[in-house]
Amino acid sequence: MQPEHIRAADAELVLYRRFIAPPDSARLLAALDAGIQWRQDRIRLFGREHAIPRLQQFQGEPGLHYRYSGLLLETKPWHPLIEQLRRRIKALEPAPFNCVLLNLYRDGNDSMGWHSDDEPELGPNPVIASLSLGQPRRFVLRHRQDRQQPKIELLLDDGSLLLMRGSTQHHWQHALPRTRSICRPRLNLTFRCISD
Ligand SMILES: O=C(O)CCC(=O)C(=O)O
Ligand SMILES: [Mn+2]
Repeated sequence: MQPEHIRAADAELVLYRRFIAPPDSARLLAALDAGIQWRQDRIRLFGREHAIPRLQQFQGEPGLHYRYSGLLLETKPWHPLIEQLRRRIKALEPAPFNCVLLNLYRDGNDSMGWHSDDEPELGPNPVIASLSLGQPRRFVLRHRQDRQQPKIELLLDDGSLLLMRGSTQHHWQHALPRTRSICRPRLNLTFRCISD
């Protein structure tokens, strides 16, 4: 499997377009869609509470926490299929992934706004492995300090694995824009390394 290195200043982005082959990715998406207790959490942004525009769950080693936008997520146990994925991903990228945030975008109205994954618990240079299943969606990145840098736009296909490493989270924000015409679901799993 040949990775694609995406060239951009201050970023380390590596994309494996076919990390999971289509029949397997469809089975996996169906099993996880049905086998996980999805929740729509509420977050506080600019003083107002909102339901986030997607469903999510946080899994990983017991006792780990992840805090963002006033939300405190506690790990649920690993789903056996996700444990298998974690092992496969670690064979490519030997980082101590100990948790995963799952996001289910039910259709094109579900999205994620601009942010960096730079919470202190992720350490100084977070390594994030982002696996996408189902509906291909646009994933965009913009430079945080130098807005002259061109935006990066990737189509994250069914079965693709994107690695974000090095100083990427310090210098770039990313988002998954809403695309109203889309009606099929997409599941994204971001494997992360959290220190206690
Ligand atoms: O769904 C995606 O591709 C991005 C998810 C993401 O950025 C996150 O979970 O922090
Ligand atoms: Mn993110």
